[in-house]
Amino acid sequence: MEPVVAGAGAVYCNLSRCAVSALLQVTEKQPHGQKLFAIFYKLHCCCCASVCYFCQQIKILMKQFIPLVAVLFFFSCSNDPEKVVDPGTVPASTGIAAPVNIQASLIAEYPHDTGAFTEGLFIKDGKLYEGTGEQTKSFIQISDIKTGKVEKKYPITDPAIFGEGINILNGKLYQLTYQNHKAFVYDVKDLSKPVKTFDWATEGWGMTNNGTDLIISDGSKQGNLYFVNPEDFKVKKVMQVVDNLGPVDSINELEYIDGFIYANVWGSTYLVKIDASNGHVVGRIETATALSSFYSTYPIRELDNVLNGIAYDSSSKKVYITGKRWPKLFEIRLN
Ligand SMILES: [Ca+2]
Repeated sequence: MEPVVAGAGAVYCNLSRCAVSALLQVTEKQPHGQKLFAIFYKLHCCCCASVCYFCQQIKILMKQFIPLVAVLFFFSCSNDPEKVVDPGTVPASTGIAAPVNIQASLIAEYPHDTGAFTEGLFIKDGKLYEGTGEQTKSFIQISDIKTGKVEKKYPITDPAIFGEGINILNGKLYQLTYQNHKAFVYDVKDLSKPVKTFDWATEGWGMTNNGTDLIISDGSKQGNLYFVNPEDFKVKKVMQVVDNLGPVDSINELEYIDGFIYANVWGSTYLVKIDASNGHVVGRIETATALSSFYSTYPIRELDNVLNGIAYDSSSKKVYITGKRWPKLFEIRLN
């Protein structure tokens, strides 16, 4: 092969690898996007593995522009481009009133484990229970809320498991998995290994409970919440989360508080307040102002370092939020 042709081929192959790698990162939780780029990834694997200077420069540029690419891609995946418009300015199309805009208030901030790719957040007896994700890295841990000190940590031994939302009900801790189609049950007194495993049909994202049922989100475009019998994991009811524009995509981590389900919407800086009786979104709680200092000093380097995790301490009536790998846990007021 001619040297010029070989060089051009190497540049092309490395450009392909950089672009595909970056796009795989930003589409990690966009199911259809992930499938699409998985095809590109397979093609890219056929390319050579050499690294050139030009490729490295492109990679640096890609990292700088990942947030922009991610935001554009996220909204491009939505069925309803009007979702980016302030809900108060858009005529109702579902017969449901537009959610009330609420600015969260910052009350206090505490250290948080930056090694935690937070997927589930829950408070029991004044301790923070956290379930984390990523294959080969998932774990459950128990921390002191104010110091952030990790007191107990339980790694998931199966490297294929990507942990997701957790919740505690009736002495059992339940843990979802992202795409493994399994849900694990632990005795809350011993989180070292599951006592039971259930099959789960859809992706697993967030989990909370209403005192009787587990409530599970799957991040689907339909905005589905599944009400599940904790004894056998059978689905008793499916409820759509709907606002004035239609079903709400990417409902993620959940917390049930006094008849409402609070959920952060994946990839955004806001949470939605959902009427647990009918799935209607009654409020939209923006954290951008309350956490502006944090967001300005800790920009989201990659899309997956997003807000994810809301927990309620029913004894103190305090609400906490955090995000994936965030160095802070924030106590906020929701109204
Ligand atoms: Ca939660």
